[in-house]
Amino acid sequence: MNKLEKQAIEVLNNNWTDGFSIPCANLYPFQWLWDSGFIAIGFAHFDMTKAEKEIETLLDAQWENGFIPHIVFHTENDSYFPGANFHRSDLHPLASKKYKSTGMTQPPVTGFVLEKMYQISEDKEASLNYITSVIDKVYFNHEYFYNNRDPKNESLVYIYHNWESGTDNSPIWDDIWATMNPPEYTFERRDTTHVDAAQRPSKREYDHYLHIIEIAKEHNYSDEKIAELSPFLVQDPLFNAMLIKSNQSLIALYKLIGGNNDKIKQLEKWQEKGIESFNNKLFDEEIGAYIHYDLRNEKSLGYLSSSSFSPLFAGIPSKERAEKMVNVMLDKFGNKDQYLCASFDPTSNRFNPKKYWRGPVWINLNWMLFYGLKEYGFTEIAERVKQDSIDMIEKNGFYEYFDSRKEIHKDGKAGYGGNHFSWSAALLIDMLKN
Ligand code: 9WN
Repeated sequence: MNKLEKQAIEVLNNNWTDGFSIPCANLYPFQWLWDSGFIAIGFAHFDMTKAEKEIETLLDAQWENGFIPHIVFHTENDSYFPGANFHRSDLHPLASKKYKSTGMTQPPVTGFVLEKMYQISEDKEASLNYITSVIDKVYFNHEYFYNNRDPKNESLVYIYHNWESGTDNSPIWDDIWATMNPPEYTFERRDTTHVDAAQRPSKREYDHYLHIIEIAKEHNYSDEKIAELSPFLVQDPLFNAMLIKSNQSLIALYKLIGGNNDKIKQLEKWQEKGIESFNNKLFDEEIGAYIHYDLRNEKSLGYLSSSSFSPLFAGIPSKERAEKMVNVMLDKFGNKDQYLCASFDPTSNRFNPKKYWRGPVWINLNWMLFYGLKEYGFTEIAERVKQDSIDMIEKNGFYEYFDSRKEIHKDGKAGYGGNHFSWSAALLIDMLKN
């Protein structure tokens, strides 16, 4: 085993607490949804018991309507804002009675995570037994999405908050902030006591984030009311690609389990319509990639980001489109001075290579790109994405995100945000094995 892999295992073991993992100490002291999924993939390579427990704990926090929250507050830790007392999940009548959580979700990774765990497992029978015991919860979660977050019946679901996207302060949201004028709230940020403020969202951005939650809370997190009133209502290509990828995995896993024909049929229906709508509505011919759609203001948000290429991971584009996308990626993001793949278009004036989702490279998006590119036969570029990821971690450590400019990496200070970050470690392990 190489040194980097050993270090990665250490990061994961250190971030494991009683039955789940934190993304990293201090900055993120609870369980986050998509982090848990990526973390389970890492654990699956060396400790399947923890991998399974990670997902089990997450699913244990599912609400009675199938919803899975983006943060599960297992403890009273106050090093994070906004915490459980701000989010008040108890306002929703069907919220978990066992755990406090947020009232928003995150990209639905659980389906494809279960399939990856199965692929990694050396004991397929035990693995399938485990999957059989949890898979219906994931199916129920998908049902929640299609029944509550698809007002136009397109099999494309919306997110109502930037924190649901996982790409929290992407410059894409600037267009939405321009339509809002939230109050100047008084609150105490905690993130900027752990991390340089230059690498985090601004105070004014946080006002917008909190305001959307206040509106949702006023209506007890009712999905109907949120659809009617939230100033943020977006069909996000990354979020929908994850859902489609997870649908595919659920179909494959249900077939392995046997029976479940009604569920397989329903999943196939969502798939067919979802992929069609995705290609018709979210692909921009001129830009040459997928973009976000602002449902509230009924307009496309014409910006390139790493999310624009994530549909490759779910097999959504045709081969021809995929080729077009890869050319755009190499042209705009792939210049030899840049590591692949910046989170936002490096040629845009909104690009900032140090600030969170406004430019830095994130390992989870690279991981999806790696598999997507490989699947479409772009082996060399897939290898480049993998090698770039390894390189950045080797030079700087297991950071949350990295400067995309290669020259900045010379002194080993190009890793930003939290250090000893779980998914950077987990997905590195997975890429090293592939
Ligand atoms: C809000 C935990 C999470 C990730 C997100 C990342 C960041 C939280 C924050 O950290 O978001 O959810 O406080 O900034 O943007 O993708 O899941 O690692």
